[in-house]
Amino acid sequence: MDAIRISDEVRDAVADGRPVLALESTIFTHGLPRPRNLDVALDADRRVRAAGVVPATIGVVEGVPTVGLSVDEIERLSTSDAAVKASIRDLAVVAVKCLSAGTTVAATAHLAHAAGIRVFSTGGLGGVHRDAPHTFDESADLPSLAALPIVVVSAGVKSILDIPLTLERLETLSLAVVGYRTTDYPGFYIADSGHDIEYAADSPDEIARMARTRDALGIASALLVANPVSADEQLPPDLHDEVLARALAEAERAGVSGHDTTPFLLDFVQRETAGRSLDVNVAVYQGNVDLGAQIAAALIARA
Ligand code: PSU
Ligand code: MN
Repeated sequence: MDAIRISDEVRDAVADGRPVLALESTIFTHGLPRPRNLDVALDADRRVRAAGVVPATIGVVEGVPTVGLSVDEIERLSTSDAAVKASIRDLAVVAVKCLSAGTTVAATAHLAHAAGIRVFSTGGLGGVHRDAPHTFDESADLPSLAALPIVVVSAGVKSILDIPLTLERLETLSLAVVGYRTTDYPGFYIADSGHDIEYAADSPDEIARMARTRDALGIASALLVANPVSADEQLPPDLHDEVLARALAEAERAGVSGHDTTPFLLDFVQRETAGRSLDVNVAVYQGNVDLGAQIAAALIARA
């Protein structure tokens, strides 16, 4: 039985050795407000094509895990009130229950790898939550990516998470992280989270060579590329720190916990920055999509 549907366009491109870039769907089912979510998803599809790369947006359509969503399917998912958020553990369950779902970074990477795709762009990774020592709340993105030999481009993790603990877990899980032209680990909304990483990569070609060398070494974990938003597009760091502190205090006061925490904090930041954080979120994602397309092309060019 074919558990995964791969569009003809993506299947042919992979078979022909042409560049393909995977894109996730949680960003438009759960991450961004309507109607901007649909604009951003369709814009990503166009940006990848303009770079000469085949986009493979990944999600679950009425129970069918799909690699290479059509424009019509992206539209349906981005306007569906019924779409759930599926990480790897949910995929078989939502398939049997015929649900539609946005796929997390973990689930998207799993499906992309199964389809033979080697590069994936997203906005921010899941990570270790600030209260993880008490709640054990750590995204399945981290252990899942440790077992998937692909390249994932993100702008780091949002500062609502615990960034130092997340970086420790990346090390424990043998997940390599290289900054794109920087050793400052980005904080999603801000170009520099204040935490450093060891290595920078200078070009898409160098990242492609790292991925090929990883494969040749028989190492099966993802290569994480941390791509900061440009300094002139970031949320002003003072505003960021001030609003984040109030968001965390308000979450504590309101007794918000568990899986409600992230949406609560992101919504607070968005309201209190009068939507500026949303513009930054979109700019971050576009930058990651553009870099991912260049890496996908570089991986093919000298394969
Ligand atoms: N980070 C964000 N916004 C998001 C996500 C991550 O800033 O919407 C999504 C991604 O799809 C990521 C998922 O894979 O949330 C992680 O969710 P969890 O922490 O429940 O594993
Ligand atoms: Mn979680």
